[in-house]
Amino acid sequence: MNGAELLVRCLENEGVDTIFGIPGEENLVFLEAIRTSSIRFIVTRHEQAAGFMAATYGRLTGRPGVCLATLGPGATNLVTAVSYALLGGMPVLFITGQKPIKKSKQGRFQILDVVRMMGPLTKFTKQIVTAGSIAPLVRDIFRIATKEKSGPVHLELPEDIAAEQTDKLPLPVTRLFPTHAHPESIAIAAALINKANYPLFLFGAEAKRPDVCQVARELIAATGIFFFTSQMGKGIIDEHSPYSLGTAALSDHDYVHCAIDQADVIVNIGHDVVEKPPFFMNQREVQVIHISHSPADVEEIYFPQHEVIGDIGNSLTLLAKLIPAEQGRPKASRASDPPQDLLLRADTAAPPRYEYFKRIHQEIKTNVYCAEGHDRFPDTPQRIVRDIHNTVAANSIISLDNGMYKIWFARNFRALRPDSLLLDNALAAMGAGLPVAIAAKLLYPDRQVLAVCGDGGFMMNSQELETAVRLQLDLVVIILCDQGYGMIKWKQGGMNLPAFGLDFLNPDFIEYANSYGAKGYRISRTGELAEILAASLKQPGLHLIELPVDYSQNEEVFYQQLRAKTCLI
Ligand SMILES: Cc1ncc(C[n+]2csc(CCOP(=O)(O)OP(=O)(O)O)c2C)c(N)n1
Ligand SMILES: [Mg+2]
Repeated sequence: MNGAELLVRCLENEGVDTIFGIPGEENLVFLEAIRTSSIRFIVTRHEQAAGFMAATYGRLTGRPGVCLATLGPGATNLVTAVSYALLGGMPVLFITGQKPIKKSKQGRFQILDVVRMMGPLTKFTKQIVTAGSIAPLVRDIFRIATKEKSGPVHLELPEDIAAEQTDKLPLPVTRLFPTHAHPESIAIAAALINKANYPLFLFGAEAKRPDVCQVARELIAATGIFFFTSQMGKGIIDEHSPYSLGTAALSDHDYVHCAIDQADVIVNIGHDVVEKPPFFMNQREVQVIHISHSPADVEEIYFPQHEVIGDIGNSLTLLAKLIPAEQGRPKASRASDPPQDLLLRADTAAPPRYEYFKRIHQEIKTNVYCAEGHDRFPDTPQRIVRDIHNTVAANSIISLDNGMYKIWFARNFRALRPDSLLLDNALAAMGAGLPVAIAAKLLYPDRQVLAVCGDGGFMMNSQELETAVRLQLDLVVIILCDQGYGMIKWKQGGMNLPAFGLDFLNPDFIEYANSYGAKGYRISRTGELAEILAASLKQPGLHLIELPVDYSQNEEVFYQQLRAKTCLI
């Protein structure tokens, strides 16, 4: 067997079933080895898109996704996707080709130091210098990629090493058991929570593991302690929970921040400072308990006073045993929740923390989840979120690209499941919306999958419409059109700067969709989105919906309404 065949055998041995990518001539021996294996190869129209797909595969399965590109330009096209996986904590193996290393007939044509380029962007990067080293190397990097915090790894396979003969075989896969937190650190955390008057739980991206979600649900239900999530932690517990304070889509001034400002202990489970902060620690004294698989990265705005480091699921299970049931709830509510007016009366027997957090929960329900915006055209972001929320199936997956609407979705969409909304609030790169949706649909063919993109972000990887059509995927893509980089326009306005440099024109998206063999729709009145979306979800194939958006709500709600509100206790 040659080096490429051994690498493919090792990947099969690790359970790899799909590789995304674009080969170059330096990958042809490896490509041939894939062709004769059990692994499916999905060729894309840009390496960046292949990288986003592989990262999503890793993110959704917990097993490393695999992405292939050639040397030089293929490898440089991967940079954004590798960074996306690094900050987002998604396990992925990137494999790039290289000219022969033992002798070269082409001088330095297309040669870059890709291994060094990948250095700051990956958890591990290496050139394979002999076919004999492949088996232990693959075993090693799969462990590195999946070990928390999971992330990207990179191997460079030069042409001559791919062709080199070897008699080595894959090494057996072993199970790694997680490391558990020190019991004393858990006891201290429990004592801090039990002493607190206003404890709150925060769930972040790293808590999105099936075992953690299960314990988290039980913990909240048993204790009645209120919780909120970061954008990437959204959906860990169904946001319809009576103890949900929603998502901190903004860093301050939103309804949830009234609760955060009142909290005396915030228990952060799996939120990492790579994400835009859900709150700032420097504003006042608050005790923060950091529960994660690795120690906190200390920042000016984040310096937890206590840390519980170890497997998050195990830490929560043990913690739950040390917090009395009903801890957050007034005793009167034990059988069933008391009527709301009782909670608002000053003489209620309920402890103030429950009363106050319950009131904020209600405010969020009224002002955030049920906010309809206006019945006018173009649709407001609130209306768009509501119409999509009410139209899709409970187990649907919505992939968001990066733009202004991401904040509206993070804030106003009530997620039922951890994978209801796939968004990136770490690298926050534009262009991921469509490739992520494609990967999600490949993994879950029976679930409805939508991509929601801005007219800027969509055009950064719109060529993948061809990949989706070729793969015969049933997908809906909604493009929110404001003819500009809306999010930056909003920030420009917020800084009182004159409008400049952020407007563009769009192609005719209907014709664009048709040219790919997809179906295009243009929304031209309020209420039409829900109708077209419902019909599109019922039909096979790729549907592209062009939807004008009214972003005047950005200024009105985020700057005017939210800043004018007061947090009364
Ligand atoms: C690759 C990349 N380039 C630039 C940015 C900075 N950026 C963030 S949002 C945004 C505007 C997005 O425009 P669009 O996709 O049209 O969405 P909109 O905000 O208009 O709804 C820009 C330029 C980014 N996050 N990623
Ligand atoms: Mg736009």
